[in-house]
Amino acid sequence: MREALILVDLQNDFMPGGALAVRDGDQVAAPANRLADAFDLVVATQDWHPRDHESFAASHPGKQPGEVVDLHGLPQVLWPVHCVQDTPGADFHPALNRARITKVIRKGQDRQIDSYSGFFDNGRRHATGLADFLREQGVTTLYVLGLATDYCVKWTAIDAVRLGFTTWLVEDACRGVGLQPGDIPAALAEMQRAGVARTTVEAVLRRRG
Ligand code: VGL
Ligand code: ZN
Repeated sequence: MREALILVDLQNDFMPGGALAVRDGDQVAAPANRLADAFDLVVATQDWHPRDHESFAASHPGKQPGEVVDLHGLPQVLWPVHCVQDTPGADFHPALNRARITKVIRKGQDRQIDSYSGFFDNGRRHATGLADFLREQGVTTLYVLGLATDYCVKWTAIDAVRLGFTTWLVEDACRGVGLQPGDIPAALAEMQRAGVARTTVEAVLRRRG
C-alpha cells in the first residue's frame, strides 16, 4: 500500500501577479514542501501549453477570457495566455522544493485540446503516463493538492478515483479560480460525490510525518 503526493500545477502563472492568477495560490507552496518531506514519492504536474493553444482567448479573435466556446466538440472555457512552454510563467513557484519531486508530468501540449486532469486530456483520448507511472511504483493511495481546486485539482482527483486509486484531497493546500461564485464549493462537492476523501495538511502530517 504505497502512497504518493501529487502537486498540481504549482506554477508562476497561477500565482498572484501571474497570467491566470489564483487568489492566495502562493500560500500553497509552504504546505506542499512540508508534505513533500513526509512522502517518498512526490509527483508534480505542470500545465505546459504551446503559445497558440486553443484554450487561450487570444487564439479566438473577438473572444474574451471567461467565455465558453465549443472546441472540437468539447465545451472550453477560454483562458488568458498562460503556462507557455519554456517561459517563466510555466516554471514552478520558486519556493517549491524541486529536490523532493520524483517525477514531473506535463499536460496540455496538444493545441487542440485542454488537459485539466494530470491523467488524461479533457476528451480522455490520451493518457499522460501518470497512471502507468504510479502503478509501476506500486502506488495505491494518492494525496492531491495544488491549483486550481475547480479545474486541474478537481479533474486530477476525480480521474484518480475512476482509475482505482484511493484518493485524498488535501483541502487546505488547494486554492481555486472561482470564475463564478460557488464554483469552488461546487467542485468540492463534485469530488466528494465521485469518491474523493477530504483531509488537511495537519492530519496528513500527523499520520505520516
Ligand atoms: C488550470 C485553467 C487552465 C489549472 C490550467 O491548473 O487549474 N486552469 N489551465
Ligand atoms: Zn492551462
